[in-house]
Amino acid sequence: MYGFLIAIGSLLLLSIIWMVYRIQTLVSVVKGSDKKIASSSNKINALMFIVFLVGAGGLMFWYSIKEFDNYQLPIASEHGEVTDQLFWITMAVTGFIFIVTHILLFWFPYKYQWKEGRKASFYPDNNKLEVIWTIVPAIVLTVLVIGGWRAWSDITAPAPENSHVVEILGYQFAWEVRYPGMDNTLGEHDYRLTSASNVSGVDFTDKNSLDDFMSPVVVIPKGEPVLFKIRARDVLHSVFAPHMRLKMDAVPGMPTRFWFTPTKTTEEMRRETGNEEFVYEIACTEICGRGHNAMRKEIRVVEPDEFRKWVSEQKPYIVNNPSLVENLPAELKELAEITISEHK
Ligand SMILES: [Cu+2]
Repeated sequence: MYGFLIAIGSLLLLSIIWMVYRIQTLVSVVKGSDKKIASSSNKINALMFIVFLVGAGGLMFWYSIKEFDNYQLPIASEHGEVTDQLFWITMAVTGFIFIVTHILLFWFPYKYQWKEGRKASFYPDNNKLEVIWTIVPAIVLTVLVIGGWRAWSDITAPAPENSHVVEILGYQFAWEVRYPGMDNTLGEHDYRLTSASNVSGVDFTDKNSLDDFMSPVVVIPKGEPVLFKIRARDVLHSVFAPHMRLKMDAVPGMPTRFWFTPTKTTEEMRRETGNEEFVYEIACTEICGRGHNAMRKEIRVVEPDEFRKWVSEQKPYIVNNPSLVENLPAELKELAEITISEHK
């Protein structure tokens, strides 16, 4: 409702400004002053360039400095150091160019505003200048792109053999987290198997599924590689863990992945930030519908020993959902029943 009123208000304001301008023009026609080459608004327009440069530029700097801590969340993963370094190098180079070009862009219209008797100089081309402003950016961009490409290929390279696998499934509007259990191999999945009791569409005819377990939080060990296997059930989502400098789209029908090594436990981060309530989190960064903002998941980074203990205490999914294995072939059913009885 407020948005609608603001829109109507802005429209009325614009019409008033337009009317004032029309009246001024008509008055100057009556007075005969419209025959002048440049009116007094020439000076005002020129000055507005400087006002805009200082005003908008000032606001931009004020905001960037005020929110700086939000750009610089403490890093909690190994590759985070590299990506942050790349980010700040790119920021320095592009920021410098941005500032210089914008000062020139706004200063020139002011400095060279129309003046009686001043003639513009004619300067058709300068080959040397063309060569310089083509080659210098080409070299700088090549260095930046190669740096980024190397970091990207490190991140997206196959995960180490000993990685802890975690499946993150996004759907409207939550994340489902599945662990492979003791065998560290996730069971197969098929979206057609999705049901109220099998939210991740796990295929229990695959024996690797029998010890898979679900968890309301993502628990991972510090200092050991972790592989997120990411998928989506309905629309595009995106897994974003800002402290880990981790961001990967969750795409229906196209599994993605991201491996990383956490470097600080949640406890350590609590001490570092002085915030007793600190938790790492995953947020969805793909506007995926009305409940998008509800897609939050906690990540708990713990010491490796604590992680192993936690894994051993988890119950396979089938323990509390025995109906899922009722129709399995005899051999698998027997295995499933053994798994269930072991965890009862
Ligand atoms: Cu989402």
